[in-house]
Amino acid sequence: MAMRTCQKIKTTVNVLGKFSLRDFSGVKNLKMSKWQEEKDKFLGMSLENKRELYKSYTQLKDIPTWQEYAKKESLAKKIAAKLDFTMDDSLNETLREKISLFQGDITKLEVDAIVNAANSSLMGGGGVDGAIHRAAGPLLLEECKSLRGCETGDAKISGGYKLPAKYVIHTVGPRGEKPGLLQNCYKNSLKIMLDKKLKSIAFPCISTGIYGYPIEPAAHVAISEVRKHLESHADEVERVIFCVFLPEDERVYEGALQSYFPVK
Ligand code: AR6
Repeated sequence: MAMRTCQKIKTTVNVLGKFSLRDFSGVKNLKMSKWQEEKDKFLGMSLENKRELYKSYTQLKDIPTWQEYAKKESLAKKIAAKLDFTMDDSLNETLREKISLFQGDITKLEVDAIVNAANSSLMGGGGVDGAIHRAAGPLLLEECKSLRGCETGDAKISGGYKLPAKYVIHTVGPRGEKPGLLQNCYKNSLKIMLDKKLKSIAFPCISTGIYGYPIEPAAHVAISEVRKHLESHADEVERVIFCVFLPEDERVYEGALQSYFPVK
């Protein structure tokens, strides 16, 4: 019996001896998902190399700040703010340089993070979610599978893959007008931005498409949450961009921004 055990140990040692340590690290690497390797590769790329992947993009320096934008002659009529906090007016001058209103495709923005108006499965969908997945490529979906969904109002981060943005923050807006949940989307996305030390972020108008939240009350929630965040964290933020897709949404944001980030 003892002889047999001895023989077994010998055989095992012989078999193991045929592998070097490198072979075992290889096994470990095989277990690493493709998206994990690729995510690191994309994040480690120089800007010059990464730009080869996406043909058209808008750099942060080319997006006017709200201060610059508001000089436009044909600014839409001001919409009064709905405040549930007291604004510190001494910060107005600083804060209107920290935000932007941009009309266009969020997938083109070369910023640290863009926010995705996702659904709770995080498996992709239509609207801005579909556009982000198409532009990032299929590995985004692979990483999203590992995130195990997202509750309404919560937010989770992934890599940006082939997008000009380094990261995507996925948040799930409410269906219909539910201000508390929409507030959480902005709050939790901004918290991730802060935790990850990201400097620039672009938000679409969460919930205002397929999920049917009316644009004006949604703009109030979005803008007031950003104002609140910036009042405490202005130094950690370079820019928060409100990315609107439709020209009529741009008019609404113009009107509301004049109250939360007064320029005149
Ligand atoms: N860039 C910027 N904004 C965009 C873009 C784009 N490329 N495309 C659309 N928008 P929606 P939701 C705007 O419907 O209402 C998806 O199927 C659009 O004009 O994308 O939160 C998800 O998987 C609108 O202002 O998101 C969910 O199932 C805003 O993005 C569901 O839709 C949000 O519209 C989420 O619905």
